[in-house]
Amino acid sequence: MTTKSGYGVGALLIVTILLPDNIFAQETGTIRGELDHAIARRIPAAVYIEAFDATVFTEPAENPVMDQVNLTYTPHVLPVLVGSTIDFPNSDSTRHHVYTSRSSVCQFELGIYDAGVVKHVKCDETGVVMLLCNVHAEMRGFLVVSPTPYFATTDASGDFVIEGVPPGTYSLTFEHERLESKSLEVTVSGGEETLVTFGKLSRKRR
Ligand SMILES: [Cu+2]
Repeated sequence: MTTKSGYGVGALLIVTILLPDNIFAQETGTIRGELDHAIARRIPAAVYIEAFDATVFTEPAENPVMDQVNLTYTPHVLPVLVGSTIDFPNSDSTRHHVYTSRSSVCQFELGIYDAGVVKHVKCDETGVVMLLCNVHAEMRGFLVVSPTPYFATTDASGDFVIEGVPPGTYSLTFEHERLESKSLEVTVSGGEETLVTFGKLSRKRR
């Protein structure tokens, strides 16, 4: 009797130790793809995995940064996880006055501020925020607030790579200021790379 119950306890311990370990050690995969359009090679898009369950993701260890350099929002497009704190430094020697368009999913106005100052913004809604500047009418920048931390920005070839994606089937989509959004289903396997293309893309109607 004593031996039997002893084994029982041992087996239980192994189960409780291995189960969570297996979940966290799950091997992730990569999504690699392109936006095949001349406009996508001139202006970047933010590509991201849409919400797939009730998972609440934790904020990244380092705040995403939307800088202001040479009278330009840098980067032009910044994908961020919903609820993240975004840093808004001013790296110019001139003052800027950051505010958002009326169509933006989160609206804010950071007021006029000097070089060297860093302001912070949090957006709890997913979607696009268009950044404008009250001092420099030509300044345009975009935040794409993503429901998941699995996102990337396209490069000068229209290509993108999303790494560290847990295995599963997801809806992948993108936001681009001039191109109509499109979604596609993508299946990711651990340790593998999944190649995708959004196919034929069309311009947004103005
Ligand atoms: Cu400005």
